[in-house]
Amino acid sequence: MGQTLTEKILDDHLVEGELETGEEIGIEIDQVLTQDTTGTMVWLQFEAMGLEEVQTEIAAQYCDHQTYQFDFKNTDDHRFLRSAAGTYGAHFSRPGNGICHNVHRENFAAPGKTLLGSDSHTPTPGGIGELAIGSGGIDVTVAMGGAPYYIEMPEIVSVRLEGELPEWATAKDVILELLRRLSVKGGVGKILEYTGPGVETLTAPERMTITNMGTELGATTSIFPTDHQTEDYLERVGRGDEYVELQPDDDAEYDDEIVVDLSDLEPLIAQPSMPDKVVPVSEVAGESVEQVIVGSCTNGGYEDILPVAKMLEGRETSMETETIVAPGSKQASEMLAREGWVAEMMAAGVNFSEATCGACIGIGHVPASDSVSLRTFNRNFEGRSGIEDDNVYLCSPEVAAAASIKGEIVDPRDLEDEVDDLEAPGVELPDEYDGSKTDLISPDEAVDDELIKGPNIGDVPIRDQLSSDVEGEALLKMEDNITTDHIIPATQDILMYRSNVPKLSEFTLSRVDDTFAERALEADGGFLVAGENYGQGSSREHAALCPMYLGIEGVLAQSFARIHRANLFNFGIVPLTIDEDTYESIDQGDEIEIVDDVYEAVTSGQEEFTVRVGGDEYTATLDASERERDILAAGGKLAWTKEQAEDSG
Ligand code: MIC
Ligand code: SF4
Repeated sequence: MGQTLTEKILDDHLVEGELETGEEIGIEIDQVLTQDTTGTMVWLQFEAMGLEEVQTEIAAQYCDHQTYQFDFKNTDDHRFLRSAAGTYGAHFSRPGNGICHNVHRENFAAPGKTLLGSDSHTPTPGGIGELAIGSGGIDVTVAMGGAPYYIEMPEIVSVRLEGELPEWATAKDVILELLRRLSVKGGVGKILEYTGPGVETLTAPERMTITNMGTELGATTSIFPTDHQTEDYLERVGRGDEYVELQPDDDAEYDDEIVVDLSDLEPLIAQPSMPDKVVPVSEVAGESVEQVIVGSCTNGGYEDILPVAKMLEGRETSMETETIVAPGSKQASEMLAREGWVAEMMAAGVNFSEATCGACIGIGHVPASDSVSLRTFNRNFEGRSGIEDDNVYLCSPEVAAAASIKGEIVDPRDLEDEVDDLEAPGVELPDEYDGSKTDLISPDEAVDDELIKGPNIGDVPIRDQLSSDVEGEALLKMEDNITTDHIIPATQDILMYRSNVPKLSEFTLSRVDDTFAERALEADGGFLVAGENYGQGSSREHAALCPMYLGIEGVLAQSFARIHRANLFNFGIVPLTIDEDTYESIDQGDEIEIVDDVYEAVTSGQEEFTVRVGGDEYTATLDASERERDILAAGGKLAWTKEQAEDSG
């Protein structure tokens, strides 16, 4: 039987296991990336494991999420990261140089390679045939130390593209359409492999918008085959020699198939406050818009901003709408500036910002209270913009520019009738991506050879071995689709404590219940209870690390998001799956006891656990590989790795 493209790349990198759905496989990692807000833990754990040198072909440390450096804490973090990159052998991208995914695709991403990154949108270069997966920081640490990365072999789904995008429909609408159909949990346990005749009609950057936002479907990753578009892109970034042709076999078999006819697509928009609340733009037209932001790792490329610049050239943005353009990389800013587009946008009324994640996680450009903000980003979870009662819509750059002109949501096809000479800008790539590289410091040019830790850099907490008796209160009961932004928000006042776990923990789940952290510390043990898709969204391991620090021992949920589930194992918290009836039967404040000897049950491979709540007993499931069980039993991945190092002498 023929192989899918995913299977080919996995096969090439396979060091353990077999490519059978549901089986655990170990794969070799060629490249890793990390960013500033997950990176401090990555390197602190690298140090704590006694590792000495990066072992992957490429390791890159980006400073992109918090680049405004409001006080010394972020600057301390960035200095520490530069020193870690220099000490251990990673490339270092300075603050302001751009978002990790954008800078990575410009400089390092390559077809046929594997990439592991401590950021959930790591799958971005799947658009050029790299098998790229997001994970918690400690998984990146271990991979960077040269060990394989282990995952459960996902199902491989073919997303067959047919036809060609009509005018004003964009790559963003392709992924919004998939979100509309499949929902934010529709991709869990799956790799989406794009196939079909529509593929070749999309440029590499368009493909990367789609693979980037496959994360919002919960997919393990998304990948495109490579072809002349991939080669063309690599040539334009000056790395044409890294092109390899990668296609699935003609007789490859997929676990499922979804067909999207590109010709049927129209401008779409995700309404507040979930990326899958997608409707045609025309359905919400007329809603006034106070803020428009173009940028992020989804739509922050040169070729995403150029259409906006073309639409705004010689026109004015609405007086009632503040329009911000924040490119994804300094290279994109530099190129747009050299070609005069930055000046055109500024003349039209655009507030041109530095290349950073910033507003995407509520750092800067927080919307006014109870107002509509239209963004070209990938996530609009409630409160993520920095204000609780936000109304964030997600759309393409074209729809964003149309709203900026009109001051309200408008289908650009309708705006065409109102605005003289307005035309669909189409997709245009620069002849050459040729920005300066001064902000990227290679390991050879490193300026530090020892770690520099300021007062904001704390120690990595480590948990004791799993105990036999696990019992305590249901400290918090939550609904479906709880995001990591609920567990540990990323807004400025909180984000600066990412390297200071005791302080950061004070904010744990504060968005759901502001008494939680205090109650958890007091209770010294206890459970979290949640509905479906618990922990969706970001890769931030702090969403497991902080609950661990507060003493949480178990999470009972109807289902878990992939990265968060792995993070729970990595920090010694038992993730148990419960059915809907059990979920309904547990109330916040109930005393919960796992009747089994938990240590014994976890290590012996037991799958069903008896959970006593009040006088009633329920069944909860631990579906875990032997490795995951060992990690859990040891108290988490750091403790486990140390144990292993000691055992091997
Ligand atoms: C996000 O988009 O939520 C982030 C901020 O990029 C996170 C990483 C983090 O929390 O640092 C992600 O997506 O993994
Ligand atoms: Fe940055 Fe937003 Fe992309 Fe996360 S989703 S990497 S915060 S731009």
